[in-house]
Amino acid sequence: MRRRPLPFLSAVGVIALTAPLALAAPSATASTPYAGLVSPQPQELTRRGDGFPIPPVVGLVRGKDSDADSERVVRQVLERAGVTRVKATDGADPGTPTTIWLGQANTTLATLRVTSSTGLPAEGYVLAAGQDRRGRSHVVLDGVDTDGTYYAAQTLSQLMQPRQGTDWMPGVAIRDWPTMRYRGSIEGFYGTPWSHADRLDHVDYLGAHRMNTYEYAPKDDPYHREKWREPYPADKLAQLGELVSRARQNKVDFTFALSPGLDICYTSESDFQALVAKFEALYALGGRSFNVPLDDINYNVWHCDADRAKYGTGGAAAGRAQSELLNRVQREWVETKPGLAPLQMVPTEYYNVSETPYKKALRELMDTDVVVHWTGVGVVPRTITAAQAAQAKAVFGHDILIWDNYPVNDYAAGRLLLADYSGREPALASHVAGVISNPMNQAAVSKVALYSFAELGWNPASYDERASWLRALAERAGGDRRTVEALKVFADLNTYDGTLHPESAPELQAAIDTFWQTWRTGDRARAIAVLRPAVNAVAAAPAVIRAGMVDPAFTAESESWLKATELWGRAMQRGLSVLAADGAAAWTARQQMTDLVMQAKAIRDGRLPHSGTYPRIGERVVDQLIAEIGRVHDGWLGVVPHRGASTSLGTYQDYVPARMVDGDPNTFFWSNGSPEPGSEVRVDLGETTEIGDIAVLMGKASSPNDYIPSGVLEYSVDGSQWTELTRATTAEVRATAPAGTKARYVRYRALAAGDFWVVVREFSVQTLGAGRTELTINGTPAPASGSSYAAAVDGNVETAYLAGGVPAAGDSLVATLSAPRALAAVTVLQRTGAAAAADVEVLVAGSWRQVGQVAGSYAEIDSQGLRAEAIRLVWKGGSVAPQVAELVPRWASGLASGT
Ligand code: 14T
Repeated sequence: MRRRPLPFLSAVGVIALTAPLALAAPSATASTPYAGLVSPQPQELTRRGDGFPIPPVVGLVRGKDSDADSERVVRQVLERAGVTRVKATDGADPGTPTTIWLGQANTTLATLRVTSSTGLPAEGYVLAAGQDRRGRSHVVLDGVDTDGTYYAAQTLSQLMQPRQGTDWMPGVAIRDWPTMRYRGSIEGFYGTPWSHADRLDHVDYLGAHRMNTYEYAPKDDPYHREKWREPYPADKLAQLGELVSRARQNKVDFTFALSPGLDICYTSESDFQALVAKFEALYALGGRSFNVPLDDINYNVWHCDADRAKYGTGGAAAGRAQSELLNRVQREWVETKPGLAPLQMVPTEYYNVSETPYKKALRELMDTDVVVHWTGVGVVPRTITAAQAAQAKAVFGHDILIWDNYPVNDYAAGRLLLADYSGREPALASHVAGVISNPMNQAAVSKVALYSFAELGWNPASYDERASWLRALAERAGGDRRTVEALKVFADLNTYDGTLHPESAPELQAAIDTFWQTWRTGDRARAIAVLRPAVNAVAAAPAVIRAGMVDPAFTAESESWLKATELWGRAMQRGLSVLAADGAAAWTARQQMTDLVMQAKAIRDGRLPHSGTYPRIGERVVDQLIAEIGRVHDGWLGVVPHRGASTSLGTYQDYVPARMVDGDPNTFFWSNGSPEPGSEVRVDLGETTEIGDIAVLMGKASSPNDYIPSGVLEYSVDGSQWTELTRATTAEVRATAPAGTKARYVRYRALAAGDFWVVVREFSVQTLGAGRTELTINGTPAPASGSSYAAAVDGNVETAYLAGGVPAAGDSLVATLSAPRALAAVTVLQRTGAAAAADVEVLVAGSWRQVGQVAGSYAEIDSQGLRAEAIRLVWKGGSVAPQVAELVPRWASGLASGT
């Protein structure tokens, strides 16, 4: 069997093949040869001969259920195929032996031995392409309705084969229809709403992928929610009008949603009238589908006394008030207007299937015509099963439309979500009216996921999440191989959402795992050689993507993430250089690595809620690789890090793990998700030492449930062999290690999953025994403002003492030991470009002895095991204000002074 050629994307956004379909294996099952060619995959498709070329002049017959929109699409297809003249005919014209039948054409279908669309579900169509006995070529686009004919035209657009000379129409017979009634999106996120241009482009995308629904519900359009009573200003209204028309041209039902829940008075006549007036304004623009979302409100709070008096309190009261509102909208407005789609609502309890008084009220009181949105079990559920969908239908007692919170990223500041659309059981189609996507703040980037929503909604039985994702990437890349590969690399780094995709950068992580395994065997060169291509691919991907994407909006919206990818990629490259080098070269590479990370973390995207933080790229994979490289290098240098904290959980905003060990119980670490078994928070003491009292203080007054509900406290010398100290189920965990316990690491590890995020105010570990030799530092020049002497001895090579000025000859930086100790060597690390020359001296029994000199950014000086009381750099003067990253003593024995 010959291989199918790669699909590629033409300028107008439809897939075609680089070679004719005759190459496809005729023996394969009906749809197989077309997987990736026509999307969403048709329900039934058979090959009918080789097909025929498209000549410059083509006849067009307009039949029943054809309209201007399908004709527009067909004319675009023909123009792209090189047709110079489209002649309107009755199909009998001998001058136009190639005819497109737009709409019903039963005689021609009979000639081609294809059954007509009669009896297909709404939006269904038959597409037949073949030749009759006289050698005349026909393409019949027979929709069961105008939507169906339009979709037939979209499918035609994907089937047409660009070819040198003359484009080629493959012979096919397709019978196709959607499995789900609603397919598309709901712009329902918080943060910067899409622009008008985003929306126009979006409804074009929906139409081209046979999706029929766009719901307008941006949380931060004030006229949608906060100021729902106020009419749209004229300019906004004009844009909505344009959008309604554009949606219609794409056979997309523009659904206007109005969210009055923040302050509506359900018993108020004027509030009801305000709501209807707003709907009326959209109706006047051509809007024919409406939604009243009542999500993300507190239904225990009334906004007028009359409501409390009429309804009482609790979920049943809220359910009744909402039902009565929806019923009035249904009976007094929807039912009086011709041609309206079923009214929709989003319940306040949209995220579960539990039987409650609220749902009972909706089930029993709300007009059965109202369609209810539901997000699955959870706001962003990892999976949605058919069984859950059936339960939702039963418990709400209405038709269910899944509002699927993927790829929405409003809850994940700094993250783009480019993974596959996974975890949705295709069989749920039997229980719901549809699945629509709540997309990202980035409209064009959301198309990767939207592509798969189209496929799941149209033909769930043939949905394959991985294959669909690959086709989505291929479409975005215009089929260009290199761009697709770069996109895969980029998407891997933008995978983690904490729910559907709990793993961050799974591909890169696998490469890094292999790398460390190889590293530990001692074959460092081979380890580096194995990881380098993956790291180079990260650094190179953004340029390839910028050059290769068909949609400039994709690159524009993801530019902050592309820039970040480049910087993190280069940082990893420098990291591998650290590991491949030693001494001065390693220190140079280390500084470059750190600098690139700082640049990456300084990036800010313009859109809310992403503007407050830096774009996350391979979160907890890329940064952990870099941190681990730093630890390896620290080990080589002899740097003993000070106490640090880390976690396997994600971090919410800037509530970083370091806040667990800052000695301040008013600051805290906050995870951005709930713990799984094995999730942990950890303290690294920097070196192995004797430990005593331990306290893990979780939860806080305003989030009392934010703790690991069941966990085990453990310690370790090497970070891999752990010893249990105690188990607990409380928010505050305390223990005392048995006398003589030595450890470098202490962790609290979850034994069970929790329902809440995790707050750790403080994770304290008492250290006992002689302890480490501390260096206290002083001297001249004084540090520049914002800098400190201590930064030169803080166990962190990334912070530095920045001299406040150029030193005069004889100025010196003096580090005094907490107790005298035999000193084998001292390494002086200065920042490249800010390194000054100095003599290195050691204070022994009250007198200074020169042990060496520093001339550049890196110097390793043998101090001959002298019993040092202090170390100093005596500056030689010069022209640069030195920046000392670290003075690293290497003690003559591993034991602390005095022993
Ligand atoms: F109405 C719902 F179906 C829904 O999902 N509502 C919001 C939605 O606007 C938002 O984009 C989405 C993802 O963040 O989640 C819902 O908003 C929430 C849900 C929460 F559980 C906002 C905060 C929450 F804590």
